[in-house]
Amino acid sequence: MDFAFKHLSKIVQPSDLLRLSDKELQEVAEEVRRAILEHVSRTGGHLSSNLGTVELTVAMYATFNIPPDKVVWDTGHQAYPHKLLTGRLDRFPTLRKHGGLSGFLKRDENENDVFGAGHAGTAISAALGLAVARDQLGTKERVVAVAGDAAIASGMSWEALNHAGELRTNLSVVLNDNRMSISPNVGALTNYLAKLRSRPWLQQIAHRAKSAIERVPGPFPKVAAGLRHGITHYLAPEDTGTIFEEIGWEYIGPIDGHDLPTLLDVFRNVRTLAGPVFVHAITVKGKGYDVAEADSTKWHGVIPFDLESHEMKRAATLPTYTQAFGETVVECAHSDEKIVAITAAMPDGTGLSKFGELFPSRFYDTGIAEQHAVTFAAGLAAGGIRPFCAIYSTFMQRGFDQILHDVCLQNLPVRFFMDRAGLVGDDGPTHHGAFDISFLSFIPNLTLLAPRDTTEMAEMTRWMATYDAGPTAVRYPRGSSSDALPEARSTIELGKAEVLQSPKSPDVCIIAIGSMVAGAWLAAKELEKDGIACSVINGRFVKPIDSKTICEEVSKAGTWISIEENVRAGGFGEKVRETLAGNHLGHLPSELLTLPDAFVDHGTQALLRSSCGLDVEGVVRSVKSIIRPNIAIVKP
Ligand SMILES: Cc1ncc(C[n+]2csc(CCOP(=O)(O)OP(=O)(O)O)c2C)c(N)n1
Repeated sequence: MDFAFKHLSKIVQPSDLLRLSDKELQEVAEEVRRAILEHVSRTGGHLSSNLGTVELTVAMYATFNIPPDKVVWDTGHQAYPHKLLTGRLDRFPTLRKHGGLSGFLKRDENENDVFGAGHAGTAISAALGLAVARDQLGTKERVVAVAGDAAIASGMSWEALNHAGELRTNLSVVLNDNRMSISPNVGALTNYLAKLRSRPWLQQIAHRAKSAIERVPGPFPKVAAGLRHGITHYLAPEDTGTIFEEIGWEYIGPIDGHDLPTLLDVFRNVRTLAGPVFVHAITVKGKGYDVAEADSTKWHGVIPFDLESHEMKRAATLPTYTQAFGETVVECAHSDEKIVAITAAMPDGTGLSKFGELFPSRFYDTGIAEQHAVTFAAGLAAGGIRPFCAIYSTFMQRGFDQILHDVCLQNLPVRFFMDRAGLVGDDGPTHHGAFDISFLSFIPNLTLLAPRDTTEMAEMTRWMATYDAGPTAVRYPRGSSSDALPEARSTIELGKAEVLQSPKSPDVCIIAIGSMVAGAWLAAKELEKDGIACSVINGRFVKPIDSKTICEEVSKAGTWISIEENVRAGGFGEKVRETLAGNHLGHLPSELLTLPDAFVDHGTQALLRSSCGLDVEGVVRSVKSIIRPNIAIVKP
């Protein structure tokens, strides 16, 4: 494989692009695309979105003066070209590996990552903040936000467009319009953008004007070029004002987001314009890699693959929690036509695609609009429908007030399915579901569950389908479950934990919730080898917590330990401790195994769990340290 990156290897800062000719910049773009393909094929990561932003990034970075000019990328999954043009080529083999480059944007990774990202819809607000900070401090740098057509439809983006349209400070927004979210983009705004796309493109207008001028005899090439610059922003079609113009933005576009010479023209102009400027660039997700262009959803986020054969080597796994949910919601919907399903732009990721195919009239994709999705579900429930609202734990953070104020306060039976709860792995801190137990379990009326494995996931889904007394939420991890747990299982009952084993004279009671139950079980088996008898409880319900079972088992053991994949504050362990204290058992030796009070970095799930002490060894170590405090324990 050819790793000779003639230009890229010398680019440390975007300003290094300023000395290159337009022809050389084209070569840079080719190198950036090749670097993305070669590296991502080895490391895995986001592919198709990044192939779509190559020319846009080269053009912006070759025309703005970065730093001090600033580019804020929305979400950050399409910012690999940005990373490559800001001196990170050498570190690309470490992409998404523990201690290596983040797959998103991080302020402490590089000075040009001016605003961290991972969640969609934040770029325009953040860029406006940076622009207003500049105005307050009296500096002169330019600020640009780049947002995709799905991210720009999110509520926050519109709140920021609205605000900036009034403030009228110098700020540019580049809409990277590839018509795709992860799946095809949805919503009326998408249809509107399609209308704008059907207007004559700036390239065509500029080209026509240029050839008209060139037909006039005389020494005109320079004049023609100058006019073409002007044309790209002054001769935008003016049949009707775009929605962006109506709210105070100068609209420039549509423009081919892969035509580097024209992009260079446009951005050279844009950099000089005052006020809010909106550039509408049309791009192709997966550009330059045929299979990714043809199926950008499949190639959105990839594991390592073979560049020539396109083969992705996926290891065979047990069924995932996502699959268990996806199959069971379909099963429930067959027998209950009041069930509808809601996703916020993640039909595949949440496992709802099949539901969408089978029940298109009962399936709603709101786009990247978690807040709306939650209150929409509340409205559906108020109207007598049974909404199943599936949103990743990390993105559910967006819908907090909607859950509290619109769902729980009114005690509406919305069912929430929070995939990717706990440590997600390579996506890192923006995507870990580390907080949902904390931010949900204190809300009155809400019932919160967590399954021990995929079979229990299905059972909990069925149980939730029949539970109409109030809102319910279930949190479950990325991936599949261990098959180490005993197959025998008790039925799900509101507020009832499951006792997996209860020896006559236990030395310790291990109380685990959700993804941690299997580790607790395996740790108990290890401890038994050392003569330590363990009761093991699968908590099942974070709320209402099974106080009776927990108190009974803990008082038998006299020592207890809790395990969860959530931060300590407000977590399951604290609830166990509170319930024991309320039953005069607060004095017993205990330890709460939780995620740390820190944002956990990226790395494989197994490595991160182990570094947080949430693996079998961690449990064994902790149990030994509380029941035999005098023996020397080697801490990791
Ligand atoms: C708040 C939030 N919800 C959902 C996601 C998951 N997500 C990551 S990228 C993406 C699609 C983004 O599409 P778009 O903004 O058009 O950018 P593109 O990938 O097409 O360039 C989604 C839904 C997210 N990152 N943040």
